[in-house]
Order: sequence, then structure tokens, then C-alpha cells
Amino acid sequence: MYFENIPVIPYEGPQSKNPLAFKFYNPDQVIMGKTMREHLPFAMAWWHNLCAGGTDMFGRDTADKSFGAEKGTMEHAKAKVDAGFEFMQKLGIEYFCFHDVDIVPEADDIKETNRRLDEISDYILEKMKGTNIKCLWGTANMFSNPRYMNGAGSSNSADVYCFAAAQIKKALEITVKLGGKGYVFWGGREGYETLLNTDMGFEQENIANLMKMAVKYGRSIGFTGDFYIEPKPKEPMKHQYDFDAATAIGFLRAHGLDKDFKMNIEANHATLAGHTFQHDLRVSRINGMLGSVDANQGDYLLGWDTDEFPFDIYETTMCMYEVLKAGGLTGGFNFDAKNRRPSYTPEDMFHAYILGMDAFALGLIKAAKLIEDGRLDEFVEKRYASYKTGIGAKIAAGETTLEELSAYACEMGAPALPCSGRQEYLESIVNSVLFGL
Ligand SMILES: [Mn+2]
Repeated sequence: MYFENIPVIPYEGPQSKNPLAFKFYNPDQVIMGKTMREHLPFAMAWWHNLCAGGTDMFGRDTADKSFGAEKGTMEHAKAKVDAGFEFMQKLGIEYFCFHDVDIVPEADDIKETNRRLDEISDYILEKMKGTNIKCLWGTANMFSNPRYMNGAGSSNSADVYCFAAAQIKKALEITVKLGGKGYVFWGGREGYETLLNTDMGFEQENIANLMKMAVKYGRSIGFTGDFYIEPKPKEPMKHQYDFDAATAIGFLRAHGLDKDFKMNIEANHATLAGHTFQHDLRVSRINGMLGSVDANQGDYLLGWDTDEFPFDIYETTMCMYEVLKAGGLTGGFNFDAKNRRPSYTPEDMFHAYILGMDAFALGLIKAAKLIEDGRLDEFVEKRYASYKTGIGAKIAAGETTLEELSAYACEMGAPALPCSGRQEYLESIVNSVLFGL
């Protein structure tokens, strides 16, 4: 027991003042025909929850994540498994996500790292027995080690590229072994600092080839899930090739990878790209590529990736609105989020997940209400009514020519103004649904 003072977290309802209870996440509650548990496949992020202790640019760890073992040892790796499973079971979380180097200490020799990965994945498999806990997705960390200073697939060094391929191969094997539903490519350092030393076209071809090899190998070892790109515009690199969902989808289509890949959309990455979270979810959804979500939030006053636990109910509501409209995720909601550095106790780890899970549960409840209310959908439908009949219907069917439209316009004279957008009215509907009685 690593969290002996923490009970199994119960659902107590919105009136509860118990800090260790859910106020909105009621796993068995049915919303639009599915339980909250089914709508919200939550995942624990191994790295933030079990590894990161609060180190920042200006100071060392504040939180003790040793779990009673010496860091950098396999004993510590196993203690993290034990602590992680206790944590997930107490919260009723059914999935976890990992990078290779989150679950074992990296050795100098990759053959030894791979042996450690075999050992720890045996241990994790054993822990999974008799629980509902499964792997949501795995990935390889191809950004922390100095060898990846110029990226992995985008590295100028062919030897580094090969090393990345070896890490991907092993991470895929471990993901398949643990029954993972997905495999993620987060660009990490796949980008550049200056075009003065960069062959951008060559680097992008190399990244695509690495992804193609990963797909080919993954399918050959029985991986049937989705590969994901997790777009991010910048940080650590100044320019990253998978800037946002639209850029990543274009890249996948250009290289014939769109059948095997979907998007893993992170809230804080979308806002760093100058979009709302909902924007990148919508871009993914309308392209049939909404796969998974990294559930966190940024800070609008800060220009970097703060990975905060989700708190903003407008954001979680509009996220769940997109997810419901998409018919759900093939992946899940991974809390790629960390406690603030001064929140350093084990209790804070639970408070953070309770906050995040409740924020998404409330978002789900409110998004379902917005859809059931119907006024937003009805408004959007009416706003495009001119495409339902006459020349509009011909345009929508793709059955017109520029000459025909020109003749129509000349005959018509100046068009009337489009109908009012009624943004303020629509925003007041959202507030009524969120906060009305
Ligand atoms: Mn982030």
C-alpha cells in the first residue's frame, strides 16, 4: 500500500464536501444511452503521475515519487507499477498510457533497456490480471535523451534515426503485449530551430517513412489499433512539423498514412497553436480522425505547455460536445496533466484526478444537455437554409459551374445580407444550459 490514507473514491454527488469523493463522475449513470464509464475511458499518464516530481527550469523536485525505492532501479520501476495500480483502482481508472522510459530506467545499452522492458511488462501483465485495467496507448520517448536534440525521424543523423526505429519497434511490441488500443507519435523534437541548417522536405519524408515502417511492423505483430499523431506547434522546438490537427492530417494524407492514423488531441497543444481545444477536435472530427484526447488545460496568461488538470467546464463541455457528435472516441481521455509544483503530497495526486474526472463528467452531462436542448443544432441548420433549395441545393450537390453562378448573380443583383449570427444569443443558451436551474 502506497496510499494507505486514501480510500476507494466514492461518488457522493454535487452536494458533497468530501475532498476524496467524486461530485459528478458517477460511472454507472447513463447519459444518452451509455454509462459515464463507457463515455469516458479515463487513463492515467505514467510519466506525470508516477515519474515527475515537480522539477522545473528553476528548481528540483518537490514531490517524492520514490515510492520507497531507489530511483533508477528496477525495484523502483516495480514500485511505480504497484503504486500506479493502487492509484488507478482507488479512482476506478481503467486505462494507463506510457512511454518506454517511464516504465524502466534507460540503460546505456539498448539491449539491456529492452530486457528491462520485457521484465517490467511481464510484471504489469501480472498486475492487470483480475483487474479491469488495460493499456490505452504506448509510445517511445524520442526527445529526452541528448541524442534526440534534432528530433528522431527528423534527425540529421541516420544512426540516431536507426536508434529511434529500435525504440519504436520495442515500444510497439510492449504496447501489443499489454493489449494497448493505440500507439502515439508525439512530435517531440520533430521540427527545427532554423532553416539555415535544415532540409525541411527531406526531414518530413524521413518522418513519414519511419511512420510507414512502424505501421508495417505493428500490423505484422498483430497490432490492430490506431496509430495517433499528437499535434503540437512548438516547444521544445521553435517550429514543429505536426503544428495542429489540420497540418498533421494533411501530412498523413500526403504520405498515404491516413487509414492507419488518427489524431490524439491535447487541449494545451491546441491552445498553443492559437486554436481552441474545440477547434482541433472539430477539425479531427470532420475528417473522421478524432481518435483520442490528452485531457488537460493550459493557462491563457502563459505561453507554454503547462499541462494543468482540466478545470474549465466550458472547455470540457465543448470537448464532450464534439466527442458525442463524433459518436465517441476510439481511444480515451488520458490525463497528460501534472499537479502544480506546490501541490506535492500524495493526496494532491488524488485531488487532481478527482478534479479532472469530475470536470469531464460535468462536461459530458452539460454537452448531452446542449444536444438534447437542440437550439444550437437548430440554429446552425437554419443558418445554412439557403443551401437547401434552388441554386443553393445545386451548389451543395456540386452540380453548378462558375458560368451558371455568374449568370444567376447578374440576374439577381446585390444579395441581401446573410442572416444574423446571433452569437450572443447562442452564448446565453450555453450559459442557461450550464448554470440554469
Ligand atoms: Mn502538454
